[in-house]
Order: sequence, then C-alpha cells, then structure tokens
Amino acid sequence: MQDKTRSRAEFLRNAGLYGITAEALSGGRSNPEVVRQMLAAGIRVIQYREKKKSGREKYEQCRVLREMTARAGACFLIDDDPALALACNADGVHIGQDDLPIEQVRQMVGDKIIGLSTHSPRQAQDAVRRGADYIGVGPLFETHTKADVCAPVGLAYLEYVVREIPLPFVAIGGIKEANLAQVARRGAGCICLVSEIVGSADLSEKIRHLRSLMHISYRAL
Ligand code: TZP
Ligand code: MG
Repeated sequence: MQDKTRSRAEFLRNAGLYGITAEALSGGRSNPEVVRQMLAAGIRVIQYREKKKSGREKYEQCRVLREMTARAGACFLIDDDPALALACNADGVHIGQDDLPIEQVRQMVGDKIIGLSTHSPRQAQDAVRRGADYIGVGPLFETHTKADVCAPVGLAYLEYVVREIPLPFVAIGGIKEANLAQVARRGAGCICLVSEIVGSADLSEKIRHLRSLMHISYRAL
C-alpha cells in the first residue's frame, strides 16, 4: 500500500512547465520534433495527448517518445489510455472525470502515476480520497484547444487547491504569456500551456521566456 502522505508524483510540485503534445497545433512539426525541442529546453514532464490518430499511430509515436524522454530523464505520461501507457512503458496516465473510474485504472496500471483532471473542490477532494497521484486544475481560463471543455473554473479554484489539497497539481487551460504570472503567483509550481508552446515558431526561446515569467529555476542538462 502506498504511503498516503506522499504521492508518486511529488516531483511535479516544482516541475515548472508541463509539456503536452498537440500535433494539429504544432505548425506542421511532428510530435517527436516538438518533444525533442521541449526536452532540449529543459521540460521534464511530457504528456502525450492525441485525439485524432489511430491506436497504431499513437503507439508508434509513443514508442519513440518513450525512448526520448527516458534518455532525457523525463517523466512520460499518456492522456486517457491506460492500455497505451502499459504498451509503451510510460510512467503514467492522465485521466478525466468521464474516463474509467480511477480504481479501475489503478488495477490496470499498478504503480504507475495516475493524474486526474478536476474542475471543482468536490472533485479535488474526491481525487485525494480515491488515490490520484496528482490532479489537473482547470481550465483556468477560456481555451479552444480542448473540444469538450467545461467553463473556465477561474483562479479561485486554483487558490482553493493551493490552500486545501495536499496533492501535487498542474494548472492548465487558457494559460498564455500574458496571464502566466497570475497563475505562478498563486503558488502553482507546475503549469501547462499547450497552444502557447507547441504553436510558437521558436520553442526554445518561448520556453525560456515563459520560465523567466514563472521565476522558476530549473536544471538544464
Ligand atoms: N485540459 C484542460 S484545458 C486543456 C486540457 C488538455 C487544454 C489546454 O490548452 P491551452 O492551449 O493551454 O489552453
Ligand atoms: Mg481525457
């Protein structure tokens, strides 16, 4: 039984930027190319998120990304799909409120990391009780990146999580250069900006600048 006071995802507390793939928003670059640049710029947690590709295509990309992330000492997580996480030997899986119940996912993935998206204090408390290793907190602002997204939860929910929820978390949803500091200032040490990063012409420069806005130091390799 896992020690409930410590999560498998403690490193997320101050991981800085959390990278998520989105090939359709990546300006013609492939997921491996974007992830290569994210890793080179020091990002150490990558979530593979692809809604449109076939299972086979996802598996082939994930095998490549698993190699790359392992070589960089980075954590590799899979959105939605515990079976794919097992097949490519990822470090964990990230699920939403409408995916399989966390207890079922735990039975499938054993000791791997499980992240759960949450949108309310009740869902965050539930995530703690049911054994999530970390939670997603968002969407904080309006976003067009996710199709079936709920209304923005706002910064008050982030403040609640910082104050009351013992789990590590990633802040997400509509975060851009212009509002990043508001999020970091409220105590988020792990922040995800999907379109802002994958869509930028110069990922390395963008990531450097975002990190300077977060005032989070990181260890470059
Ligand atoms: N989960 C909640 S919002 C979101 C996900 C995957 C998309 C965030 O994308 P962006 O481009 O950073 O708003
Ligand atoms: Mg999902």
